[in-house]
Amino acid sequence: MSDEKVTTDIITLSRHVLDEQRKHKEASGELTLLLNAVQLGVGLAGASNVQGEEQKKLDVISNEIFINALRSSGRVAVMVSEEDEQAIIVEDGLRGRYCVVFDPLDGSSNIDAGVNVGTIFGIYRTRPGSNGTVEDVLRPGKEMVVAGYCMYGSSANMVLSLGNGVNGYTLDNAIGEFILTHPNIRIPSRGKIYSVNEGNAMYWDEACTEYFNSLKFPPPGKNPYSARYIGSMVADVHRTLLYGGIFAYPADKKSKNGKLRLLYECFPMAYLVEQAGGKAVNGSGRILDIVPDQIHARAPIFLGSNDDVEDWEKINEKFAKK
Ligand code: P6P
Repeated sequence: MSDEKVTTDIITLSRHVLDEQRKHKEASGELTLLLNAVQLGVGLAGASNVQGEEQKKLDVISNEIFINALRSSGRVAVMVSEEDEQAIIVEDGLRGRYCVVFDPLDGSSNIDAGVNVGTIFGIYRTRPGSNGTVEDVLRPGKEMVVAGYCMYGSSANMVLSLGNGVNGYTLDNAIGEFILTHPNIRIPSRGKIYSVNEGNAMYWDEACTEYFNSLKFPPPGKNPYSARYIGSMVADVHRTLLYGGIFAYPADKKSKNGKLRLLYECFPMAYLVEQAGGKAVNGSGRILDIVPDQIHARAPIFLGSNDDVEDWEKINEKFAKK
């Protein structure tokens, strides 16, 4: 008889969320039902990614899958998708009290190269007395109640926070459930990796140039950081969360507000990184304090290990004072 320990107490995402909900006094089970719809959405979207269809079709397919899964849950009032110009207000009869902002297939331009892509999402509760309007999502990211992503690669990995730490789950295709595989993810206080598109270096401001040079040409006795840039935010942030270091998409002469979208790329990733003990700033302050002025607003972002982000802030403040 093999003495290999057989796990007989598998913790599924649904069970883990219910356990988490019980820690919240106002647990109503509504959020659990909504997260079941999110699981369905990402599970189906992930499955649709292997058909190798044209990338633009996969964006559309994933978007429709996610919208239908959320709408049919009956727990959503407002949806904002990277794929839709306007916010979607769910019709009466199916309207719930949560607002979901999402990028259904972030990084999809990389699909044909076999690079990991993913769904990024954040969830707000509608404001007290609101029946669900776009104003319910033009709020700072710190007011989100859930943030997460599902990365599609050799397996489907969901990383999720309900405001009480960060947990990672892996889809077990045999049972169609996400299983808790990375409990209580904590980002190292300092890493050895920087992740930025160096192809934009000629457009960077002086602070960025000085900061990244400080990582590449350190003082004697210190080793340079390694450069890792995949070009798919979910994959770059997932590595940063697990290994530490810094990921950045700065504002530059070409992109005055950076490239990444505040509501459904920067906010969820900043929320997760902070919940894991890291930091996320836009160059003049905390990402999660920003109030979006429109649903597709962009923002510069520097996120990752606390000490690495603080090193960037010190250099940036030096130039800000000039
Ligand atoms: P660049 C993918 O298109 C994306 O939105 C993010 O997933 C990724 O971090 C970024 O753009 C990459 O942009 O300009 O470096 O190719």
